[in-house]
Amino acid sequence: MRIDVVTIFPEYLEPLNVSLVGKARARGQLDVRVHDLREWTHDRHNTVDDTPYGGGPGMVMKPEPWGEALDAIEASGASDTEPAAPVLVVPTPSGRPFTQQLAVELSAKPWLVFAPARYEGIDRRVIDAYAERWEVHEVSIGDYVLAGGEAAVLVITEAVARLLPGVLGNAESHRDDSFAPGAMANLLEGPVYTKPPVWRDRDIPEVLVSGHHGKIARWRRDEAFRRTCANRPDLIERCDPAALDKRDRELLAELGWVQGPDGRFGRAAEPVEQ
Ligand code: 6GU
Repeated sequence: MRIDVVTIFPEYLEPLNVSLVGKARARGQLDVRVHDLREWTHDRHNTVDDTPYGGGPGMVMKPEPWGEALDAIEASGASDTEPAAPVLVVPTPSGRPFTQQLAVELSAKPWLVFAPARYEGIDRRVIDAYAERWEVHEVSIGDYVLAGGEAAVLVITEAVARLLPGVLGNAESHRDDSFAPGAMANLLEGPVYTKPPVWRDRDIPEVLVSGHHGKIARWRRDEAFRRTCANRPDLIERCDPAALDKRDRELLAELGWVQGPDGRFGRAAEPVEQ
């Protein structure tokens, strides 16, 4: 996979040289190219922003440098071995939520271009113009506001890179990820343990050393449900009851959940004090 990032803070992307993403690059599994947006400015001050039409606080990123940068990147890919158009990812708090599902989708693309903005955002015409020719995703990494999209580029790149074939040592490692499609869809991963067997008078759940794979799998699934109920009840409400087995439903009942007329789970109503 090729990833291009256009930013006014190229040094912000240094962490892409480290750890999993850094190793994937060194192995040639990931080709990351970071570009300074100011290379596509032509004035003495390398201006990338201007005041917003209609007034208001803050500054807006000018369209011309972005247009030149994205055109240059597109032209650099003109070869038999690379696809004609990349997928453009625009990190913005007003985008669609970034999810594991979108990470899986993006991991299947041969070429991503990230356009992280600073200030109040990029002139809208840039996104509209490229959306006519490229696949474009405006993506938010959560319900809070960052000073710029670069940290989101790090987040999205790491989530995508670890899904690329051969990047994680064990291809099954992401089968049990929280949010992984399949048996763990909409479930958070439960707790994990390693040696020593006793640490500060605390031992580990006995089932994990029972050697009984069926019991271990069931225990892990129970723990995943407990954690999901505690930390993300919204995921339980959203889950498809058809994806649950008998024991799952019993456990949810023990944890105070009831099935509505549509089969969906909801918290049992608290008795109203009179
Ligand atoms: Cl992608 N960018 C910025 N600036 N703030 C955010 C965000 C992105 N996602 C959540 N907050």
